[in-house]
Amino acid sequence: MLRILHAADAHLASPFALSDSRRRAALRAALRASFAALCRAAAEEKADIVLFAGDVYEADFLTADDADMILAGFSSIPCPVVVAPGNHDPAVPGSLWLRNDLPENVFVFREPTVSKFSFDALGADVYGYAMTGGTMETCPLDGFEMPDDGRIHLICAHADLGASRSPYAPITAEAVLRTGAVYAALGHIHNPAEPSFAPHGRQAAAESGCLMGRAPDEPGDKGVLLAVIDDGIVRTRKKVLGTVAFRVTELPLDGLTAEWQVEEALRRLLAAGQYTGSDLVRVRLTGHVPPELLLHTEALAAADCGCMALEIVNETSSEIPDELENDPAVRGVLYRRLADKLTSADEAERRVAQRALRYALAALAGDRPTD
Ligand SMILES: [Mn+2]
Repeated sequence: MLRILHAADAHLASPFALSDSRRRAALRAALRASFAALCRAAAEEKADIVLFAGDVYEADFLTADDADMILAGFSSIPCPVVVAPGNHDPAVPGSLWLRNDLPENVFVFREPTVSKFSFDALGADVYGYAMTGGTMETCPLDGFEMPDDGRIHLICAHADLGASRSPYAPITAEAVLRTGAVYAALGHIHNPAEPSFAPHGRQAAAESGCLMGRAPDEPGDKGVLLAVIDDGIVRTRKKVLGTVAFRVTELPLDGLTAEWQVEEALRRLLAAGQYTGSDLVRVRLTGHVPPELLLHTEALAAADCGCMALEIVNETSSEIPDELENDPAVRGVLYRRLADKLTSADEAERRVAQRALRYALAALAGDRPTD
């Protein structure tokens, strides 16, 4: 039996530039805590080997302190750690990966061609390559075949799984499985689909996803994969290690006509979500609403949600009342000025125009047209 802890895309040293300074500090601390949890998980899960498939850190922002933390974390792991540098932490001169003081249990691919590390105590060989720049047009594993040598063949690599064209080492799951590897630990895709298994579960190729979500476009529970190879069969399971999580939920407002109703619906949604202090929640307001329904998203976001942060995004659209078309007053002029865009084939343009009209109508009605 071989137990593999498969991680990727920690993106340590991320600047979280879009957040305010307090949130930024909290998210940086959460990411470091997630990495510490990963290092502990190797022992907790009795892993025989850790395969880290790239983007361990973001080279543009890595400080000496971050580098020390990464090396101390890896050296605390009681088994070998194999690293395949990715597009954010490429093996280039001056990078952490080319230093000559790496811990003894850390094995880093340094070449952009396929090579291997052998672990005789495990009967296993790990094949992989390094990204040596921000892009890699073809994947070195495409067409590679494992030798017939009786070893357990593993892959650790940063690659864009499932892509036919991509600047990040594109390769299909079929091509990965054709190499003959029993398990391919891949990195790069932050929100992956399920692992791809060959028939009878004798081979699998998987992206682990990112260690911790860093923005609403990386929603849900994040962490690592645990792959167990037993009697020639591969099984994987996810282990959640992200110490904070982005949650994105939708609140359809169809049928609601007043902002207090929206507040009530929001309160019910948040209560049902059972969020905790480690959740960063984004609520998307959707559906058709009357044009005079004003949504003060910042005020709505002050709702008590029990979460770390709450953000409200207004994605509603409005039916425009027919009578505006012939209204001789300013309201009608406004409508006619926006008419082309209100009926545009481009949904984004339509939505902006609807919102512009809604603000303008609200302003004319003497209301505060913020959103
Ligand atoms: Mn990447």
